Amino acid sequence: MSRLIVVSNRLPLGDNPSGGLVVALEDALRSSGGVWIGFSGEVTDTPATTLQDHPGAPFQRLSFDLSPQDHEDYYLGYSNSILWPLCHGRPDLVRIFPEYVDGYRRVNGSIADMMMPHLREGDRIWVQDYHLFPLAAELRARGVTAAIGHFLHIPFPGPADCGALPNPEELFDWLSHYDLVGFQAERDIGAFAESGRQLSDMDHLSDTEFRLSGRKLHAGAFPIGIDAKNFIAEAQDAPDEDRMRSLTGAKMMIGVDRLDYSKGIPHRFRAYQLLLEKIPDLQEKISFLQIAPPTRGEVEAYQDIREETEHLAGRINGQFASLNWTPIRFIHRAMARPVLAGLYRQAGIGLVTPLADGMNLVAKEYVAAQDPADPGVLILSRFAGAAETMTEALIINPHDPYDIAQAMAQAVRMSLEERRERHAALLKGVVEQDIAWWSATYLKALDAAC
Ligand code: ADQ
Repeated sequence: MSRLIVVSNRLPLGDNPSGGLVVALEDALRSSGGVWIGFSGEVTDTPATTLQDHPGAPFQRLSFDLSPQDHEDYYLGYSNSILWPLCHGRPDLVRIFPEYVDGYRRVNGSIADMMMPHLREGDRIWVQDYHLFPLAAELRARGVTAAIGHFLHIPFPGPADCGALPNPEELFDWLSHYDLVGFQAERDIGAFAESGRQLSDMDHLSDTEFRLSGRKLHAGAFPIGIDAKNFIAEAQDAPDEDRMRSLTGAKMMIGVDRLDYSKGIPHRFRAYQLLLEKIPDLQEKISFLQIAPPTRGEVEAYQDIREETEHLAGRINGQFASLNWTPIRFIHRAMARPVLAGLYRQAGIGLVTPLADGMNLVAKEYVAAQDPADPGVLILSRFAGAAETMTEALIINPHDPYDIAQAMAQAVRMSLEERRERHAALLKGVVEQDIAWWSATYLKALDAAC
């Protein structure tokens, strides 16, 4: 079997990585051998690269530091102030500077330089996410002929958002150097096809084959999953339920997100406020736990979302709280996975209301964590990639507070029988299309594309 080279923005360097994606990529590397390459997380004036063996497994990790300038231009700049907002339908939040464009190209070129001595004949290269679109082009320019695949974890932008890039046609030139581009959902292939048709010389050969800048490119939807078996076990072994119940009091709704403007947190807060106003009987009978650790705090839009959500939570608590009931508890901390699994299991409603989201793994974790005998109800935005497959959730329009509030009321009143039926169907999908299925399916398609 040929070796696998994985390249991702962040390289997990801890001894005990626990995220599903990390486990899946490590498993793939373990069975084929190879190298996992990524940013160390260190921003320093004297950036270095470090090669380490992975203890007990036939693969290595190659990490690189970033200079403060590269971190600013490539990571905070082009990746998170241009690509992230555009891919999430927020061109109003884009900040374009020529330094960002140069920095993005420069860092991708340096990663290609750094990779060259570590590549061997017959390797397969799997590039992860939007930070690294130009990497295949940079590698091809250095003579690499290996199979190269890309997987985009976030939505692919439609023509209007793509058109707001500093050089839209360059994105398609970058993509043309891959053998396979993988997306989370069918809708992303549609957006890719339409944007490519309008903004580049792309020809549509079939549903999954395109010709771009004279090269043939395969595209596919590979909905990412979670490490379902482990998550189910973690939820079953979660800490003492009674203690948790006394912490949560009334019927609990839970939201778990990075504090990001794409996740629709203010929208779900407003819907909850509407619910409490319209159905006062639910006051003191329902509570809302929102866990949202801040990310990318250096970017202005993230400071704004923190202020907005804190303000809203404060206002709702001010309006409704009583001596023995706090309507919203808003926690800005990351939680250990077993604690999170236990909280999901205790929550009668899982609220996943992004305005745009590649997949959304919280939706899958919430389902996996439920007790099948007495499961909770998932409320899911139609704009999460997960909505394409998780059709038994209560699917809502996150821009419409009346729609969300109505789904909350429906979830509170749903019969045990209906909850069980919906949950069984959702759980089947979560278990069948888990994270191991995702990586195996993607790699098989990459082999087939070459
Ligand atoms: P994210 O935008 O980070 O991922 P998501 O898929 O929901 O979104 O994954 C978040 C992960 O972080 C989940 O596993 C969740 O449990 C964890 N998490 C969130 N808050 C936490 C907290 N307070 N404590 C501990 N863990 C927490 C991007 C894309 C998604 C896509 C994923 C994977 O934006 O659309 O699903 O990549 O491809």
